Amino acid sequence: MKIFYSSLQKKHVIKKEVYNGKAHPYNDKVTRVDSILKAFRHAGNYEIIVPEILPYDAISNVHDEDYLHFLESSQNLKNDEIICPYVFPCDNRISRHEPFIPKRAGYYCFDAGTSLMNNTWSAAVASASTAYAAAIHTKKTGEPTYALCRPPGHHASKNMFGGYCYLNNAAIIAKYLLKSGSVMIVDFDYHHGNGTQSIFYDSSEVFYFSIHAHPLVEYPYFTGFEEEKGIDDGVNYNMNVPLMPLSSPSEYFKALLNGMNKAFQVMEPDYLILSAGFDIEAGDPIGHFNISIADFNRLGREFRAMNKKTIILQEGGYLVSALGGNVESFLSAFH
Ligand code: SP5
Ligand code: ZN
Repeated sequence: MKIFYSSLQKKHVIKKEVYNGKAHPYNDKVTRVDSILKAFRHAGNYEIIVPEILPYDAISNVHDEDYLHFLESSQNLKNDEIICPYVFPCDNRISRHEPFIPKRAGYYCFDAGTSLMNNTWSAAVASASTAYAAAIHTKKTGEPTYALCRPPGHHASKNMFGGYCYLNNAAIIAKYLLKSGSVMIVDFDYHHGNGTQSIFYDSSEVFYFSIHAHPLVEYPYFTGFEEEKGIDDGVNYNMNVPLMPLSSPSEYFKALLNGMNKAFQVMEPDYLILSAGFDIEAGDPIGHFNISIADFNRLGREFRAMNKKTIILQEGGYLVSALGGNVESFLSAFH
């Protein structure tokens, strides 16, 4: 199987995140990448391809120009300098002054747990490039592909970063693939993909399906409820399946397959983009769905059986010791 990865993605290094007023170790660790690559090396039958940098248009089709300029300006930070947003313009989202780094960074962000450093932009572009190269390959050959995206993407909206995400990799390739067919994004990260949902909320072009921990009790708290079904042209093209933390794998599979059956009644897509969050894994430090390594293989087989042109994008997954094995178990169902 062809997998797409660029080492630039490892240059984004954030040490801490704010949670409950305290600094905790950042969950999106660089060693996540090593864990996955090691599992591929061990299995042997994976070919790693370094992507070309994607066309800027592919990014600006999804994200606002001012947001992109802001993210790009983070390259001017000094080594070891980070920007952690902490003031957010909630009621009236306007900035009377240029939202320059650092004090007004909250203009372009929705949580205090995600920071910027000088390599964030190049890593995020490299991450989107891996997704884009995978999409090109699947489009050309019909083969399933995997993009080792880091930083992840599904929390990023057209003009805000958060949840360790800066550029929405799934949305970027969805827009590209739309030129040659219909697209469904299936997001099985433990957290609701608020960014992806918002980008396609008023559109019937891309169906967004997400199964995730219930936002009543888990991040991102404000979106991911069942009643969010889309607006305008997008009505019925958004489907959320929230489950309470500690739901069992059998409840998980039942809810997933039942939900996807309903989704396929609305759209039978040519392309399936998987926002593959492995933070549903047993023992994940921030996810609580207890999906085992064997369950991941079953999950892969279920998606494989849907028989669509499939691009798999890495999203979350934070138990570094298990992540690689879980990713490989999932992918092995595709070849
Ligand atoms: C892509 C992705 O999975 N982003 C997830 C962002 C979640 N950020 C909030 C994490 C809250 C961590 N809570 C720690 C509890 C420690 N007991
Ligand atoms: Zn997640």
